[in-house]
Amino acid sequence: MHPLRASLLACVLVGVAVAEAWPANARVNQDHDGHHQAETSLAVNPRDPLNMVAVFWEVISYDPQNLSNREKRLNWAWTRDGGLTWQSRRLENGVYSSDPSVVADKQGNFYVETILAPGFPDIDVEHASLAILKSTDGGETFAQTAEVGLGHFMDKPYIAIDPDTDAIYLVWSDFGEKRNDSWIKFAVSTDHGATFSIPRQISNSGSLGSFATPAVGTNGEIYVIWSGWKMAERIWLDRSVDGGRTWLQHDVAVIGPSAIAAPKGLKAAGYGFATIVVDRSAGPHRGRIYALWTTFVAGGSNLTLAWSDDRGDHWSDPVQVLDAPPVAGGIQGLPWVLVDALGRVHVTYRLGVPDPAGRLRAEYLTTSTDGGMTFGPSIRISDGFYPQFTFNGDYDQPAIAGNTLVAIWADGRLGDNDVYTQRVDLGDDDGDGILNYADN
Ligand SMILES: [Ca+2]
Ligand SMILES: [Ca+2]
Ligand SMILES: [Ca+2]
Repeated sequence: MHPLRASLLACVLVGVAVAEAWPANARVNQDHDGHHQAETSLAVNPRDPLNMVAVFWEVISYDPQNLSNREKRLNWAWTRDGGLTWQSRRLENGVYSSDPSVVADKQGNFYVETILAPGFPDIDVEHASLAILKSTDGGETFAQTAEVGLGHFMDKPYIAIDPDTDAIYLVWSDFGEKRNDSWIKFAVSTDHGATFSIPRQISNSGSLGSFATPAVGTNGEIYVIWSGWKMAERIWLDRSVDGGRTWLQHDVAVIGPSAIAAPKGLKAAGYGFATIVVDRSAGPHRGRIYALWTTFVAGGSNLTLAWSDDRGDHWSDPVQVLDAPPVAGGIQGLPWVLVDALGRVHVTYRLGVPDPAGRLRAEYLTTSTDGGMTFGPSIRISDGFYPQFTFNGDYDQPAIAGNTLVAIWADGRLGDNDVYTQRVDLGDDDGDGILNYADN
């Protein structure tokens, strides 16, 4: 064969292979420093679904003798083509920043919350805060608009927004003066992030905990879910129906107390980071609240889901999302629950798989078309199984843009942790209740 013809043929074959490859992950962070990135959150511009912002942290240095001493910086990334290509930046203020999450308002502004901990690891608590950063240019630049909870020792903040009113809700854990309690606190902004209400405690002495996340109901109700600790092994729910002015005096136990012995060293005894979403679709389960968390069992873990149809007063029996992990011996974790415009329930999660050289991870997606009672096949959406380094963060928050789910996570395929996304078409062309990505 003529050499030119042979190379043309090769090009055509390569082109076909690339076009049919699925998944094909897009790298989000653009650093080349060998630093580790993880702990991701994603938001979509309601005015332009191709415009998204992702946030995550970057470990800029760590103590090899004490891996928990990680000096971190907030990173953000933006895309204007639906997540096919990204640009990223680091918050360059010289201060430890971590635990970020992001939302977008009706005008297409993005808001990020992040811990700021000056002096880390010897934190200057007087000047520690939760910072609110705002972008009015699609995520290219952010400027700080507010500081919340100033002067307290805090952890695990999370942000949500009411898509009807643009009220911004912030929740977090406050460890108190002696740093041995963990109260859930709340603040609200009704002026597009310029100011926040005075922080108020919403948990009570029987519902200490951490890893709080908020969600907004179909009538503006605010729900906050968190994992209990200190002998209160439960998933707790709190609710406000007046914009955050008043809350339940007795928080609702979504599940618990746990009959499961906590793995050694795990204070949150049995249950991990819980996520929550309200079905805001026009589907048959509109208004249903879904809660999802990791249940730790001897030698492994399960993804556990429950729902409520009465604004959180009563909860279904817990459902084990996976009958079995998609790979034998796989450890399930970092789950997030979303509901799409048709009311279908989607769960993304990490699967950790033992490997002779350590532990590999892959990202998966599974979908329920019957209101969370049963889930379809788990489909791997990372390109493969990859190493993970030191710490993969506590959460990976995907997003839905129209009929597309955009998953996000971190893995070490290039030798250090980087952040990746995958677009998943939520179509179901043959109408059998299994989405195209799983049918194919
Ligand atoms: Ca309460
Ligand atoms: Ca990296
Ligand atoms: Ca199908």
